[in-house]
Amino acid sequence: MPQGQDARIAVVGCGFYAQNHLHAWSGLRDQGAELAAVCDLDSERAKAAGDRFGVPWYADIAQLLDEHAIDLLDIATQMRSHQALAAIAARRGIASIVQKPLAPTLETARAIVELAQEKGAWLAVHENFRFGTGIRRVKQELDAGSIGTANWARISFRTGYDVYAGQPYLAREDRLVVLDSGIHVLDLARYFLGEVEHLSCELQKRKPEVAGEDTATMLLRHKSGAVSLVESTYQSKRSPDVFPETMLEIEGTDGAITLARHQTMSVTSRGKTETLSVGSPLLSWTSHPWHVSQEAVLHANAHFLDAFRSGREADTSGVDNLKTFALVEAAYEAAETHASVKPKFA
Ligand code: NAD
Ligand code: 89V
Repeated sequence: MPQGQDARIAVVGCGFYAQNHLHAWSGLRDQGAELAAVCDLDSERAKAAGDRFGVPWYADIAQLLDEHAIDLLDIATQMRSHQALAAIAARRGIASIVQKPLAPTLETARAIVELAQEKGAWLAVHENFRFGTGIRRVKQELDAGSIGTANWARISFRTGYDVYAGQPYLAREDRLVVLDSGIHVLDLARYFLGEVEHLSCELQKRKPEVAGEDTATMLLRHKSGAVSLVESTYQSKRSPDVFPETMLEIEGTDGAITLARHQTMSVTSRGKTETLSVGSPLLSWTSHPWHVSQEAVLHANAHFLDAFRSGREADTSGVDNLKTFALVEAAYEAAETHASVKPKFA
């Protein structure tokens, strides 16, 4: 990518969540993002996106890539289409960002990463929870040593929000909550406390109409010796509901940090406590309750754009995300065997 040149970006998949990708890329124009074209198998969706964002639209990704010199393909489709789309990009030497889950299984995710490596194609995974405004602020405090060495955490994504309304396919997935949102909070566990030695997991199906598990409770021992409780449910009956926020409790040798509803952060450092709001105002294209997630897309895309244009790997590169995906597979194995499992990364 020549220094200073804008990155010509195409988005493939113009469905529910991709709207946030499209708005985010449009908002990054001044940072070197040129949204060049969009594609969806559903030509009505493709046309709607093209008309809305003023770019050419296609129903066939090969035709789009034949007709436009694209530097970065943003794959915002569901997981079963990721391998084929990522392969099209890799074989053309085009960089790509692939939405989570990278694939339905670790084996397929690894194959996607290996092909990109073989073809020398830059690859990132759109895992955006660690780019959330509040999450970033907590990480700043940790990195500044505000609580000393973090050695315990609870990372909770507990909601009763009707996630099936916007994403009806979730109700049909046999492997649901760990693969859909557990993957996010497991990535945060790595982000805050480092790599994992072993984990245990209990799954529950609390909503009979849904095919897969909707509640996961995981206990992780990190290589540092830290312990984390990592959990996700779509069946919470609590009120108020905090969707799509992740609640945090992190304890360390010299203090503790919490992130509570409405992105309220409380830091106790060496006996002194400060509480502040670390959220941000709505943008022109964000709205409650999704705005926390929508902002994470903007910050994640800004990171991917900067890393790609600078010739660096993304923080959530394909290779890095395999470590998170290994935790997903370990969680399912642990739930099956009712035993603690070492993640099989290699
Ligand atoms: P969706 O079904 O609403 O949209 C996917 C679109 O991709 C559809 O319009 C479909 O026609 C299109 N498509 C599928 N295969 C294609 C192909 N080969 N070429 C062109 N278009 C193709 O799905 P969604 O709910 O928007 O989810 C998409 C992805 O985003 C999923 O992997 C989901 O897990 C992820 N997601 C992430 C977040 C987050 O980052 N926090 C939030 C929600 C969803
Ligand atoms: O953010 C996501 O990945 C969505 C969720 C329903 C968890 O918000 O699938």
